[in-house]
Amino acid sequence: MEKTFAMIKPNAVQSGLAGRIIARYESARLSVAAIRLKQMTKADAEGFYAEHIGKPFFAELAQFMTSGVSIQLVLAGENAIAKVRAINGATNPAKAEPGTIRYDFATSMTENAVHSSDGPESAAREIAFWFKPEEIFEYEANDQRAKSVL
Ligand code: 3AN
Repeated sequence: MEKTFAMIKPNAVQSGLAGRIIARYESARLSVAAIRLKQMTKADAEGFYAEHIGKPFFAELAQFMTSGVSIQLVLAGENAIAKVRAINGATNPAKAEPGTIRYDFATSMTENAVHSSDGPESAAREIAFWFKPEEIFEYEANDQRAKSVL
C-alpha cells in the first residue's frame, strides 16, 4: 500500500473543516494510517519546509503555519500520493479545479487549507519527519465503507 503525508493547515482546522477534509480522503478509499494535532513550532516549520527557506514567501508561510493547530496525517492506499494531490487541487487556489479541497476551502496561496507530499521521496521524508514507525498503522480497509458513502 502506498503511503503519503498530508496536513490540514491552521485556517482549515480553525474553520471547522477537518472532518470534511478527512472524509474526502476516506471517500477516495484511502485509510488514515496516522494522525496528530499539533501547533507547529518555528523549528518544525524550518525543518518541514527546509527547501523553501530563503524564498520570498517563506516568512509568511512559517508565520501562518505556526499561528494555530494543524493536523498531520499519513494516508494509505493505492496510488495515495497522486490521489491526495488530485483531491487537494492546485497550490494556487485560483487555479484549483472545482470539486477540489483548495477550490472549496483555500483562501490564498499561503492559506491554502492542505498540504500533501509531491512524490515518493518527499512522502518518505515527510512521514518520517512527523511520525515514528510505531505511530503508523496499516490495516485492511473494508471496501464496504467506500460504497456506503459514494
Ligand atoms: P504544495 O503544498 O502544493 O506541494 P509547495 O510544497 O511547493 O506546495 O509549497 C509549500 C507551501 O508554500 C504551499 N502549500 C503554500 O502554502 C506555500 N507557497 C508555495 N509557493 C508559494 C508562493 N509562490 N507564494 C506564497 N506561498 C507559496
